[in-house]
Amino acid sequence: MNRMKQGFAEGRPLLGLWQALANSYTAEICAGAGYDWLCFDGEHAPNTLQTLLAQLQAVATSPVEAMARVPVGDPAIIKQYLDIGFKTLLVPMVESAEQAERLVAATRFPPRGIRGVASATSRASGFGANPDYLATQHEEVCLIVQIESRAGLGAIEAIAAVEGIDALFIGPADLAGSLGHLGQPRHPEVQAAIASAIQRIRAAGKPVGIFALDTADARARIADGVAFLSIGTDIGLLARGAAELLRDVLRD
Ligand code: 3PY
Ligand code: MG
Repeated sequence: MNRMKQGFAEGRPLLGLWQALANSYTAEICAGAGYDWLCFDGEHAPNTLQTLLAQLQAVATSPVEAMARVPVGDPAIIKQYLDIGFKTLLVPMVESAEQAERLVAATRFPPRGIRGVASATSRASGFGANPDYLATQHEEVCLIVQIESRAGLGAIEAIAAVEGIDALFIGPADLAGSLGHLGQPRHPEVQAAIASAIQRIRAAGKPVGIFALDTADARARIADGVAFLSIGTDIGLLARGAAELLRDVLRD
């Protein structure tokens, strides 16, 4: 079973680490750290299908769920991400039930959806070794959509009700921008919108996720009952670690 869906069913908060270095070596290191999931970012990191594939291969033997964020909810891109073997997808900027329905269709072969068919040539099917792939792949997909705009907030219940949408993920940075507070995800108005969104998504019966702003925010969101959250980024760890090391050695 998809590890993300299994984790949601277990009901413990699933902790993730954002992967924005677009690098298979660092992905392999992070995969050994014990996180529930890593998110390989195709929206804001310099990733290509080839770099994503290399990272997926680098973490393949780890018990970590490899999530990928597509740059945009385009069926052609979703098809490629699924073909190379991602099962858990995060789609940015989702704002209506109709858009959510189209995204679900993009993740499923006919007659369930519109995903183009490749089996013997896709890594996802074991290059054809899995005879059940075409019939069963939809069961393994975990489709998560991002709520990160005023319009998205307005459509939470409608989006959450779409069959095949497995979870909703709040993007504080874009939400802040959409609400007129660019660069200020801690602005009270943004925080109030996030608190209300978390509560509404939970009330709608879907797992809710968020990108935590720091460790204190992560603890607070766990207390709020989020099902999954990103608690940091590979870039943040490297930048902080590099600066701290220098400070430690120079300290008298
Ligand atoms: C955002 O904050 O806008 C994101 O997409 C993820 O953190
Ligand atoms: Mg965003």
